[in-house]
Amino acid sequence: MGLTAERKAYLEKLCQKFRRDVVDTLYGIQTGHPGGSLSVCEILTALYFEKARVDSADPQKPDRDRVVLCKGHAAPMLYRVLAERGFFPVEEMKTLRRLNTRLQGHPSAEHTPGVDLSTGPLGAGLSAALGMALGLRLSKTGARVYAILGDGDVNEGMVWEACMSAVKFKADNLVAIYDWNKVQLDGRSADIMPQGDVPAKFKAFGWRCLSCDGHDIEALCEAIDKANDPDGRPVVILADTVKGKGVSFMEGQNAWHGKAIDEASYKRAAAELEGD
Ligand SMILES: Cc1ncc(C[n+]2csc(CCOP(=O)(O)OP(=O)(O)O)c2C)c(N)n1
Ligand SMILES: [Mg+2]
Repeated sequence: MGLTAERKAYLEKLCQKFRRDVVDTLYGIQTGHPGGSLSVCEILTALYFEKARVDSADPQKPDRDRVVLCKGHAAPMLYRVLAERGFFPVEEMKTLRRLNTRLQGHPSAEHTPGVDLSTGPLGAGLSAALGMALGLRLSKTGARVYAILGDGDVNEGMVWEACMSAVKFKADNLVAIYDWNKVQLDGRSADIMPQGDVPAKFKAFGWRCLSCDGHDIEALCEAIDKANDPDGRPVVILADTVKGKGVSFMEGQNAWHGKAIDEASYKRAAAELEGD
């Protein structure tokens, strides 16, 4: 079922708050990754607030859906969304990247309630997600696995090995969501490592391929619904996104991949996010 207008407005408002809070947090700690965090905001919100079956009262519930943030550097947004969803206090965001915190610079399944896989090394997440999907299928719980990829993941050979195996094993409970902002750490994907015709490549591997605007929460929810109508094939949702989305001078700029936010930039960013 589609989102009501009220629910859609609520989720959009949440995303606005998440963006503002993540910028605040990253300014406060003078480290972390703004660009990729702002890019993945709606994807994480659509999953944790609408589509993924998770329970903050029982984070390890065996039949829960799994969410794997393969592009682990976007952890600040993951943490902000998990906090809002009740996995830990929002207050704890202040401890991000501090010594002994539960909120490490990259997601740690060992430390953080709600995190299903420790990630950081690009390329590895999809293979692990596939393993989870196959394991969950054996347990017949109907649980689904969502793996969020970045451009840097898709550059890695291991992702394409996972694509091949997922088809062989008919992992139709595996949904990859590609946060396809076409910019990575050092520049545009087209310059760093051209990926060619991405939909054609996934299709050639045997995947079902959907696409949507990755900042349109309703379109994301619809795509996830379609992905959750299994037909024997794994599914990829190509979510068209903008790195740094929501802060005009960060948008599409690889310079804001992992840069500390200076005071002047913080004031501009905060004013923009406040103004919307
Ligand atoms: C295997 C591996 N190589 C290099 C890095 C360093 N690194 C961290 S983030 C990043 C770029 C990621 O770009 P992308 O996946 O497009 O993320 P987004 O644009 O969503 O921030 C790189 C190269 C890494 N984490 N893992
Ligand atoms: Mg990218």
